[in-house]
Amino acid sequence: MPEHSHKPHVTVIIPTLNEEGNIRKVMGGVKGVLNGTDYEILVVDGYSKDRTVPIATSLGARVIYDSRGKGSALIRGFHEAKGEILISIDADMSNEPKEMKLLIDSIEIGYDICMGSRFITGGGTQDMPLHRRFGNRVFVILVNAFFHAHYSDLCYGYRSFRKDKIRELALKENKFAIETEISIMAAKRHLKVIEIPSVEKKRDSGDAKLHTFSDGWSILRTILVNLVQR
Ligand SMILES: Nc1nc2c(ncn2[C@@H]2O[C@H](COP(=O)(O)OP(=O)(O)OP(=O)(O)O)[C@@H](O)[C@H]2O)c(=O)[nH]1
Ligand SMILES: [Mg+2]
Repeated sequence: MPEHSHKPHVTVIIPTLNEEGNIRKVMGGVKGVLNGTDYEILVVDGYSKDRTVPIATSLGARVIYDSRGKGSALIRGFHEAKGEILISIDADMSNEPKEMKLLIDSIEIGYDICMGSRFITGGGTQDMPLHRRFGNRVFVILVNAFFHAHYSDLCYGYRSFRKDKIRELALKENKFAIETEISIMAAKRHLKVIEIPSVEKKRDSGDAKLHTFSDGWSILRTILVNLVQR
């Protein structure tokens, strides 16, 4: 990863909470794919109690902290990033680093946001029990109907952004409703959005931080609040 006193072209934002078993592999994958690209890795850590931060630092990541949840970590990342193209990728090995190439290309050819989708041809998931799949589908239908959008997926965090556009969205969701909020705000502001197929794997090691039912409720709340504010 090149040293940066100047501005890199791409910032890879990785939210982390206790991911010591995964972060080395995720960063290795990112570096392998972006070798030759001008980029930085920005880890936004939720005060992990394990060795996530020392490992990330030793591998050359810039580390900042945020205590309020995954959404808040991403929002901080969007504001701290030095690159012009931003990528959000999970720290648990569930996203395939190779897909970053297309995420970057999509912004370079003029899209504002590129969203990985597990539910278009070529996409898939090995990590979605039936109840989550059902919830995600219902939320997709609601968001498309209420906000005149055409999404095929919603609660999935592997995405890329044109920095000035994502910063304009005035995002507020601190937790796992952040992806839903981004999708809704992008539709409201008529941003140029494209979906690309993405295959989600099971997390490699460690525990999930998302709680299907409480986080599901907060996603529904996000949809309804934005509907009222339309
Ligand atoms: N900074 C920060 N990152 C978080 C927080 N909660 C989760 N993350 C990170 O956000 C990403 C997604 O969280 P996961 O727990 O994998 O959620 P999930 O993918 O829905 O759950 P699994 O399917 O079990 O992997 C991971 O990189 C986490 O380390 C948090 O409170 N703060
Ligand atoms: Mg995960």
